[in-house]
Amino acid sequence: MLIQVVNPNTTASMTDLIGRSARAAAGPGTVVVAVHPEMGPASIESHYDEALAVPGLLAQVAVGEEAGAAGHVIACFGDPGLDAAREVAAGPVVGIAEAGMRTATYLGRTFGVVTTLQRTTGRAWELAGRYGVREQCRTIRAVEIAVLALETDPAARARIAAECADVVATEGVDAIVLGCAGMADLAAELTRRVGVPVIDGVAAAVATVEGLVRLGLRTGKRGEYAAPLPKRYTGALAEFGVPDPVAAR
Ligand code: 5HY
Repeated sequence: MLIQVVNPNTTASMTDLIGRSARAAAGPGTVVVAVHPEMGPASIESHYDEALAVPGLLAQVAVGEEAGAAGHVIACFGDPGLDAAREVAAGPVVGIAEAGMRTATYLGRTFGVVTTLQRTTGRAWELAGRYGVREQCRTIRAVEIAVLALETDPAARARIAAECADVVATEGVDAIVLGCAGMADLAAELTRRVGVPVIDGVAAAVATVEGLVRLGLRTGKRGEYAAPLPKRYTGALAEFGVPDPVAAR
């Protein structure tokens, strides 16, 4: 099976990091393509960034559909454009926040999230509520390191490890979810250091999509996630117009 992993920001080095984690998680016979859009924000750290990342993400999902992707992963902790992507794609679409949080609930009664900027924690709490795991989520902490500084700041790793250790010590959680795709490469080392499972949402999402595809399960298309309705789009979004199959006959 082919799984497309979309990094909704436009930073190639981050897409490479995400791709390495996704390929390491994929099982035999699964081909992973890790991509990012040509248009959009270099990183996603606000509602503005998230909103403007969605057109590029959806364009990439459409490309993956053309290429025969059996499923897609949205590799950004805000799960941007998840519902719209589920309308566009035939197969399952899973966001790394949803996969990370749900996976944590299989591994214990409580979990904590360690993410980048404080200003993104409101969105993360909102998603915990939407996914029905708010009660199990004991805390969402930010290390105040910008997304792209995760790769360049030599102190980032130690700062994240210290925060994870503190969450375990003070909240007594059974697991930790990493709140950014840019932290994907830290999970194994952090699990060893803090003594509880530290979950990389990219790997969890790949495993989830793979499992759903193997079970022959796809997004329900009768209601909310049916294909987008035929509609004309104008201006910079003209390419997102949905042709009317009846009119085209
Ligand atoms: C992410 N931003 O996973 C989120 C993390 C965050 O560009 N990739 C991004 O801070 O919300």
